[in-house]
Amino acid sequence: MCVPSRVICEERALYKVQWSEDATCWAAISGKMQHQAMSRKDYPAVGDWVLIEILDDADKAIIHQICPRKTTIYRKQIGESSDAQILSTNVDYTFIVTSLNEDLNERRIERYLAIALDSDTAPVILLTKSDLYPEETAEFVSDLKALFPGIPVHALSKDSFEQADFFGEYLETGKTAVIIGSSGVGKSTLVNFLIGKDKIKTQEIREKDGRGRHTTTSRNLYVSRFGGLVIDTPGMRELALSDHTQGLEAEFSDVVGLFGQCKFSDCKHQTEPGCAIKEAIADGLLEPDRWESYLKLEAEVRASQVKQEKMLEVQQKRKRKKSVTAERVKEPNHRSSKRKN
Ligand SMILES: Nc1nc2c(ncn2[C@@H]2O[C@H](COP(=O)(O)OP(=O)(O)OP(=O)(O)O)[C@@H](O)[C@H]2O)c(=O)[nH]1
Ligand SMILES: [Mg+2]
Ligand SMILES: [Zn+2]
Repeated sequence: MCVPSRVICEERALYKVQWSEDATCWAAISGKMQHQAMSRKDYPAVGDWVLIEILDDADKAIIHQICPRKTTIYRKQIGESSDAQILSTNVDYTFIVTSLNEDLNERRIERYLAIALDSDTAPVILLTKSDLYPEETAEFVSDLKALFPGIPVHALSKDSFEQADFFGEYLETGKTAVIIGSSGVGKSTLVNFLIGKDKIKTQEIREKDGRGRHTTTSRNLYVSRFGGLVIDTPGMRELALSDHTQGLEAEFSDVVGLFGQCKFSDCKHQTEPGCAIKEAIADGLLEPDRWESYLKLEAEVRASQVKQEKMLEVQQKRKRKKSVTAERVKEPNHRSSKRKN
């Protein structure tokens, strides 16, 4: 008999599942699922609801089915495979964590936003380590709020987590949040506070570059003190953007909305007369910085698309080469057999 459970941890091909308050065990997918899997999305991910068969006095389980996902938060992996990496599923909020030291970078936040918006989860920007810049924190927060209108921004510090009273709003029972961000920004430190115990290992950051050392290595789902669930993730190294154009358009809907209003449909928004972008900037309706941000992110998206297309081309060339070589290998045998006859 199958019981519903949730995937709370993923380690290589094993999944930790939980089906009641204190019942957890490791599970593998069934042979049938393994056989039918075509891509990454056919395998379980942290946050998934799965149907399991419990074996051996609840020591082991077999996953028979993944229930339909409400949301899937993923990241394209360029260079390795075209398969997206699933960060987690069935998530309501994406907490984008950035620390108030060298990590703070608008471009990086924009990329994380693109990921959150692409997956239809609500992004929340968390500025950690505010104790390092007590004087400037309020300004950072208001700058980011102006830069990303409509997206909540909160500053916090590990010495005063208790003051961060906004978490109850997001983490009410029934809600799930995933925490993403670079390594060493304090994701696990925050999760330890949210779950009310020092359960997860955190690490001192390297002196030189202010970055952590990838202390967290797997994704894990925990129950927060507010009733909702939170998923801790390993720090991200680089962010591939390739398939996040949709998120880009959602994030810059004000900019994209102006495009249709240019006099010429093929306006390059440079020196053309009647350019809605130039006019909006001149009228103070569009911040020049925001336009610059759009251009930069758009260029990155385009560059990674070109890169992917090139890779595909190379792969196809290789395939063609292989089949030509295969033909050639066949030919001599063919001839020799002809000669014999
Ligand atoms: N000053 C200061 N340091 C903090 C704060 N929060 C976390 N740290 C420190 O930052 C370092 C890294 O914290 P972690 O929680 O391990 O970072 P992480 O984001 O989980 O890192 P990965 O697991 O590698 O992705 C630790 O030494 C923490 O003590 C804070 O609010 N202020
Ligand atoms: Mg961590
Ligand atoms: Zn224009």
